[in-house]
Amino acid sequence: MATVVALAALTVATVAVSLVFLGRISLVPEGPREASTVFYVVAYHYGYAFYDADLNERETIDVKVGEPVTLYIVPSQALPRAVSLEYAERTMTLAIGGLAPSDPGIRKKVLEDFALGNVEHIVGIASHPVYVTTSVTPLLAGAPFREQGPRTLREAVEQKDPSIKSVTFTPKRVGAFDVLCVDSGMDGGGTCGWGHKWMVAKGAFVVRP
Ligand SMILES: [Cu+2]
Repeated sequence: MATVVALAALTVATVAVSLVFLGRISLVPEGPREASTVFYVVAYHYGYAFYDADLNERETIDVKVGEPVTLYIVPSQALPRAVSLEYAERTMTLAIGGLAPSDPGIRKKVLEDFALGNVEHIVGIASHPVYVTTSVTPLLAGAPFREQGPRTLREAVEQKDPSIKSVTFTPKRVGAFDVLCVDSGMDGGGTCGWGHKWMVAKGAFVVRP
């Protein structure tokens, strides 16, 4: 019996040593939490703007496979009217909801959604455990825009605005994955209203080897 126990202990010890040797486990206490790649995602009607850790705008969220990523989701409605509208104007360059690019109907529909309080998004990434619900409604307190909050994205980030939510995860597969607004109501309308189903950034989450 004692032999069996000793043998088991020896096996455990051997496995542990090999894991240390292989670098799978670390005996050094983890210093500052393992650094993750940071990106900011501004979700607007109906799209996303991506920024790196220094708040430089990027076409895509570019990360490395097996390395942790932290995304901070900032709803554009957390920013003042002018900034919020500026983001929404980007949608004017798209063909959306049967309307051609720069059709003024697009702007009208966006403003309608603001007025109706269809201001939340649920940001997801295809094939990844990302499902972040924005929560800007309480900060808007019934208004379509927020004027007393941070004036810029940088200010919002620096002040850790309560509208900002984060998610940390480790991508395991190389590829380009869609960033999308996940939730859809019974009628397919979703939380952000009219343009919800077009709120997709195709292949914008890029995982590199
Ligand atoms: Cu949305």
